[in-house]
Amino acid sequence: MSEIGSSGWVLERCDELTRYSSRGDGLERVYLSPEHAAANTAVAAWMREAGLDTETDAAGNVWGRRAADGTPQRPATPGEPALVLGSHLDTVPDAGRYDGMLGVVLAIAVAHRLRDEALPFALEVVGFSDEEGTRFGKALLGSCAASGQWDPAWWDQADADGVPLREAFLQFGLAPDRVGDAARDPADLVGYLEAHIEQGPVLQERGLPLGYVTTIAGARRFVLTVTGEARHAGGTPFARRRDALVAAAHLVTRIEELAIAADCLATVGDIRVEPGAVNVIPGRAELTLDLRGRTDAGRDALWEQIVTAGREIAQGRGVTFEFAETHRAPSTACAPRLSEAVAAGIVSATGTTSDTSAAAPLDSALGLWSPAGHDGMAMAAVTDVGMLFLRCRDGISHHPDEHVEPADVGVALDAFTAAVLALARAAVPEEAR
Ligand code: HGY
Ligand code: MN
Ligand code: MN
Repeated sequence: MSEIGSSGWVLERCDELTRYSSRGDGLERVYLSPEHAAANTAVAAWMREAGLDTETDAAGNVWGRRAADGTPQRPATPGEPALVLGSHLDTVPDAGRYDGMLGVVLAIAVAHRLRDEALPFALEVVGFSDEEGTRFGKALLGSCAASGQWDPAWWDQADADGVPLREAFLQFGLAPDRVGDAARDPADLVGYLEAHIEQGPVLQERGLPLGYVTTIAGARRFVLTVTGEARHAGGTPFARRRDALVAAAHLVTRIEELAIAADCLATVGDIRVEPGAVNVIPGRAELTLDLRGRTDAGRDALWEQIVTAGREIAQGRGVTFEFAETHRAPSTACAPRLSEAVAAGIVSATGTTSDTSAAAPLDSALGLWSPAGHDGMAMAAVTDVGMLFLRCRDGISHHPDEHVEPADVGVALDAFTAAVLALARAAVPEEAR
């Protein structure tokens, strides 16, 4: 086993987390599952190894914390605000091992590297419990709880087995009526920094190991339902059919056309057909839709076009078109204050300069838009957020072929550590330095 805090240790921990999966043929770990509990236990142990005190909050997020050291001129007091480092521990079905997990483990490694460094703020590491929204539909449940944005309407969202979120809370050993206890007070937070694989091709194309995030795309998710008429596949002439699947297929290709024209991203990730028999014309088709855009306005305008297209197709084919929104998160700008610290970290780690002064010009490192969503979208409601991106091979993510180079993880560890130190310097008043 590699030394704690090294890139080898980080990669070995990501490998170990693949053991906590609900399927034998790949990685899947969803919110409030036995695998979620097992991963929390393993991560909490690593947090303690790195010198952090640990706890699980009222929404199932796992936290590590070390108190502030203050400065000679301003000794720390208990309960000092914290800089939070972290990411998420849940996955999509048949996932890669780095989306989320790399950011949590890398944060633990940085906490270890800084354990003998006096910091003017508390340092916390968090493993958020549900960023993907795989099980219940609403995403960012863990970070929405931590940012005081829990909506009671979510309790009735049910998983594929019909288990409502409220029931899953109870089964996991959490009290639904105490979920509000997970909410952090903005006054207790210095900022939230997340390291994450890019999940896109830009860093690889530019030959760079690291970049910082400028803006995280705002996403909206829906369930679209097309209802026609289940009929005999042999006895029903085409002129008499109200085939829900054919109508849905027309809608799916129209959605792609509209999204390309709008310079947005739209994905139908799942489609379920009823009754689902080879010799029965589909009477019902249920589709998931994920919409993202550089701006919320552009994304929302595309959604209106999709609704119009759905209604036109439905009318033309004698079926009905309905929709329900399951998730919405605003486009989120990272805070320049944190991005400058991340840029300083990148600059110092990649050797272009050894100066880890409090900030570096944002044009000294590559800033990228993130079409992928992240927990920072929720945490931005209570504190400034910043992100460090790591190159991933061919931009592949949400797939077992997700891959990062050990050397890039090494550079990311140096950059993330330097970013925290840059913020620490910036937190100490000039006269006290
Ligand atoms: O869907 C996303 O963008 C993120 O991976 N949850
Ligand atoms: Mn993901
Ligand atoms: Mn992620």
